[in-house]
Amino acid sequence: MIVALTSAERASLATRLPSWQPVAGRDAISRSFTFADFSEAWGFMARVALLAEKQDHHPEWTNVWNRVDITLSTHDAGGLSAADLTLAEAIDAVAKAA
Ligand code: H2B
Repeated sequence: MIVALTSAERASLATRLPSWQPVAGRDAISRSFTFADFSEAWGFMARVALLAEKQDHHPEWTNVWNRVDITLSTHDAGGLSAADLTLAEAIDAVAKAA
């Protein structure tokens, strides 16, 4: 069962995921990525899509040319869960490798 984050887990968010910001008005985190061009952005999205499918946990995202905006939240839990943190860390690793 997917459960929402505990308050201790929430307190550690800023240090565990410093590049991700809380979303105003909802229990979610977001991060924007900018690439050299659309091709780079799409390649990043393809890699993230594969790992999201593997984790059975999926981002809310938009792409405009070289920019990808990602919001993570767990719909089944009505807010942030450990699955979002795992996915966020995996996305950071993809971005770092790019
Ligand atoms: N992704 C996200 N972000 N939240 C969910 O609650 C979720 C998901 N649930 N991916 C998964 C799929 C669920 O619907 C399937 C049936 O496992």
